[in-house]
Amino acid sequence: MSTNPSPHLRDLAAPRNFFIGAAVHTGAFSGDESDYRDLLQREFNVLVAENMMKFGELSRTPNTYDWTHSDALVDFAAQHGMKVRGHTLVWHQQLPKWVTSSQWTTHDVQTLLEQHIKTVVGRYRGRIWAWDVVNEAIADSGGYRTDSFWYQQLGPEYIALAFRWAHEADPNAILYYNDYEAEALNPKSDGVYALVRDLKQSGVPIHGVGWQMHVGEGWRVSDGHHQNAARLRELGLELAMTEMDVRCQTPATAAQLESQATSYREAVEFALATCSALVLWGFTDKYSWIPRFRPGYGAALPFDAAYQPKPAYYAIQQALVGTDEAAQAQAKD
Ligand code: 9MR
Repeated sequence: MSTNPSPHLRDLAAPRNFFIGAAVHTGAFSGDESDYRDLLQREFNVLVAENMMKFGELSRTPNTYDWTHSDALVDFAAQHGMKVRGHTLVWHQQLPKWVTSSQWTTHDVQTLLEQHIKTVVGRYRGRIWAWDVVNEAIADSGGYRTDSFWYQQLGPEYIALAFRWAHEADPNAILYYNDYEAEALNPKSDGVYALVRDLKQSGVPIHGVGWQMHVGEGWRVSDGHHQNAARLRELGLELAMTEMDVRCQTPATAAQLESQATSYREAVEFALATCSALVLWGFTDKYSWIPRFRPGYGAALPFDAAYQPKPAYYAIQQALVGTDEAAQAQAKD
């Protein structure tokens, strides 16, 4: 087992009624690396599938579903007393080819989406804490994202329909709209705000907004974050940080890793006051998506590629403890 300093993050989060989580990588989780699974269950009290529950991963051939990985994740979480966030029911990416390459009528697409949502949410009814029902439907300009199969086939109505179908399939699941770079005040977060306000006002069952939090090591909490959180909460919505990572230019210097730790500490402190959860997009640099998608960047997570805790890990730990006890906790290690 790798060095895994106590107290563990989940043990610090639980008494504060807070959820600290990580996205689970399919290959690592289903492989034979015991460190990967051990760290997941020791440190976190909520999990999300990085890819396993996306439409294109679940359904490779028409109208058939392979639940092998998603079932394993949900079972693992139950065994270890962890909640699960479901990610994601409606997205423009990672769709099955059999969906995007066929000719459909509007009615067919509506039926297809309804069946997909009800099949997936229904399978895990009562076992998924919160669903990212719709992911990334707003463009950077604040208008609807139009380069989306769902938008092109159904128009913006698909968003309200998706929430209604998810709610029918599991009335107790907390239903989220989730997006990136809509955390502080900007045209995109204005667009997200307008969308969720209109959904709420029309009686659509939406309960939360996810801030993905894919940020860089200079990231700090700003007034814009406070203002955006306040206006969303005034609508009666909850907030969660759903996909946090803090990328550095690689190779990362010690100073960058300290700056990254500050980003994590500020995010956790902010989330403790305003969010139900903070979920990391992975936990070890070994399996982070960043180097593949952003060449020249990486080192984005609190454990390094050898599962050793980085300054970011201790910063999260300290933020969860609260300042006075934090020093003592670290002194014990
Ligand atoms: O981390 C995911 C990566 O493994 C996939 O290849 C990629 C496909 O686009 O999706 C990544 O996860 C994304 C998430 O589902 C939605 N928000 C942005 C995440 C990072 O791209």
